[in-house]
Amino acid sequence: KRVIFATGNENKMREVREILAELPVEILSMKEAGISSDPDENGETFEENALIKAKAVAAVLPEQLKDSVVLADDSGLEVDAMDKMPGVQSARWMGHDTSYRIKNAKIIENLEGVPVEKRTARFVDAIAAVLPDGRDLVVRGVIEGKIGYEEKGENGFGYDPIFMLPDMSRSTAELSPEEKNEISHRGKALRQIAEKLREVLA
Ligand code: ITT
Repeated sequence: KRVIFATGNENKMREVREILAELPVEILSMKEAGISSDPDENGETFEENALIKAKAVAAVLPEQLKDSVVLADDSGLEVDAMDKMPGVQSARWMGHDTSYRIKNAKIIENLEGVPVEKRTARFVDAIAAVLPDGRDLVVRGVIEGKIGYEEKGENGFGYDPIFMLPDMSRSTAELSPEEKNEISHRGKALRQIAEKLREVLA
């Protein structure tokens, strides 16, 4: 069985390969499948956007890949003190090409004076699957945490350096890849979808 993962984000792709390593399927990135797709992610929820991305790729599968499962990930950071922003806009917030150094500094600045108990935030990940027969499934994984006071750690990507575990001991950029995948939104969502795929592909 073959799975095509509909993302242009190489960091996501790396985590997906790590987390789904045990699943007895071949995983191809869009690049490896020779597909390019960049649909308008105009949904209001992570779930809607994940489905938009998966369906867009399922619609343009070349003949020899028609029996593949297509997966897509829509994820982001909800900061409670910012009214759950950047949320579904996490990639485009402050502009797609703005560096995460700058985006992370902006979030820390926005939270200046906000006490630790009000710095709550979460990473959310919706994973959508479109099966060869056209059926679709969507799951959600969440990790709760708090926004830190400075960037910490070199691992991970995106908002990881400011996303602290609830006890403020470490950021998710200070976790090893294995530690992050064990508790992350993406790890939780992908393990759920893997479970469902085992049933429907059996
Ligand atoms: P695709 O749509 O091609 O998959 P994207 O990067 O545009 O790639 P999203 O629209 O889902 O994907 O944007 C999610 C953003 O949220 C992502 O670019 C990161 O900045 C952030 N994000 C998601 N998961 C994260 C994680 O595990 N650690 C840090 N930041 C994360």
